[in-house]
Amino acid sequence: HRLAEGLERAIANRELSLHYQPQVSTVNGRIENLEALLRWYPADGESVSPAEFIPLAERTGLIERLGEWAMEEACRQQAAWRAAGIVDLRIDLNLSGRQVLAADGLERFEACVMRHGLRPQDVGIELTENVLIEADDRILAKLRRLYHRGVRIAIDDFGTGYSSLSYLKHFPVTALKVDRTFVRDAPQQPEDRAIMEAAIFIGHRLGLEVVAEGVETGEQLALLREMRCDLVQGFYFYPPLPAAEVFPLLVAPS
Ligand code: G
Ligand code: G
Ligand code: NA
Ligand code: MN
Repeated sequence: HRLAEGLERAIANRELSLHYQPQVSTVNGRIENLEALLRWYPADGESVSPAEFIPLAERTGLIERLGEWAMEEACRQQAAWRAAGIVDLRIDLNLSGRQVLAADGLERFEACVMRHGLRPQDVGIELTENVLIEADDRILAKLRRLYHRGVRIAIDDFGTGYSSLSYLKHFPVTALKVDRTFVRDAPQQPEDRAIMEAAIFIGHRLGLEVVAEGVETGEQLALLREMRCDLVQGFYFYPPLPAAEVFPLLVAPS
């Protein structure tokens, strides 16, 4: 597979980078969190979307090295920002199923955080519902350990998995990210609005932070504010940006 071979070389050739998309507080407009997102710009071709290469990397097992690279890079960048005086910002990484469920995946994450001199609250992970459902007791115990140490654990694409809500009772989670499809259609579709409202309600009743992703319009933002959603993320505010473009946003009074 050509794409798989290219991806194999991408790490060595420094064709990968991380972009960071701000999550903004609906209360004070402050950037409280950044989601780290992988980008691949092949030296000899057009950029490839993670929506294409992440599933491929999952199938071939390359995801472990790719994930390792992303982890290292995000922690390095977070440490650099802390050294530059930005001390109350979190960075969240997407962890794929294979990374979470691998025997030492979560240990490697924790080790990486420590190696870079970061505090647990400086970083977070985003997992999908489906990954949590597949986690056995051993993996859950490791997630609980991270949770108790203060690592933020968010459920990505909340509301689109195959799970019942009951897992929220015993899984170590600190935040819900309401899936962008509900956000997108909420202004026009009463059903999407109802689901979004219910997700925010249940999140808050469980003491969780609620994030809306894919916010693209002022109308969506107004609804999310009204529903007391905590954080908003989307093109309406900022796209995923290279670190150098994020830095001025972090130091500027907003
Ligand atoms: O950034 P974009 O919307 O193009 O990302 C497409 C998909 O790729 C999203 O589902 C996103 O979660 C996933 N993705 C982006 N970066 C990473 C990463 O570092 N690790 C994993 N596992 N998935 C990622
Ligand atoms: O699956 P996940 O939630 O991790 O996907 C994150 C992806 O969503 C990123 O790759 C990013 O490019 C994309 N994204 C970020 N903001 C918006 C937005 O406002 N609208 C849409 N359609 N996609 C967005
Ligand atoms: Na995500
Ligand atoms: Mn998502």
